[in-house]
Amino acid sequence: MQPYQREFIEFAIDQGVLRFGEFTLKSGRISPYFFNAGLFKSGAALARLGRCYAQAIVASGLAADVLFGPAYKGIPLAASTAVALAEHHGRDLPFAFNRKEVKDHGEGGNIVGADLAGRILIIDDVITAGTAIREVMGLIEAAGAEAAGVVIALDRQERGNGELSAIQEVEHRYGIPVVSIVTLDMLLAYLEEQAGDDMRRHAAAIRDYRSRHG
Ligand code: OMP
Repeated sequence: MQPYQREFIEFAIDQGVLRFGEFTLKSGRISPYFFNAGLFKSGAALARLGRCYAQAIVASGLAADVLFGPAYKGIPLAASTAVALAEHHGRDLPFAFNRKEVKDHGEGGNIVGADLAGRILIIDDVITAGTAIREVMGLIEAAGAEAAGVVIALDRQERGNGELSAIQEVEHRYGIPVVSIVTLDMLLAYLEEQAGDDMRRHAAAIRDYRSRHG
């Protein structure tokens, strides 16, 4: 685990973005933890989050022409990543996002910002079953562009619809890499090295969940 990855876990817990308890996921699974990227909700938090995404992109060596943030939650993520790449890594990439509603006046279309052309790097929060990513791939294909990869904050490392993890399914189906700032393995390692009983209990609950859905 790199220092930025450990810091990211601490930061997410501190901001209440990463919570422990009982949560019903989009897939219907009951999870002992939930990562809610919508709770990075101040200027400083978004700036720091953008730096973590930018570091994950640079560490992955992924090349891309445009950053894309899927509506709604991906929009601030991609915007803050674009800012961090430009300010901290000298990479000023075009940035785009989609609207969920179709607009029939003004600039029209459902893509805002840069044209979707070339290799598109999708910036999103979490992939659990992969439903959200399938929709985005449709948009990129419709624009005649090509996906370069997906960058997410947390890889929950759980099964998709079959035996593969949802992330492996995305990688196989579309032939693109999925990069995460941190993985569930890193989160478990972090929780297990903490002193408090609470953290150990959370880790045990996550291990149990993982034995069923991992
Ligand atoms: P899939 O579309 O099934 O891959 O689930 C991804 C979506 O689930 C995310 O975009 C979130 O809306 C939501 N989610 C989280 O945000 N955090 C989690 O820890 C788990 C989920 C989830 O519902 O699976």
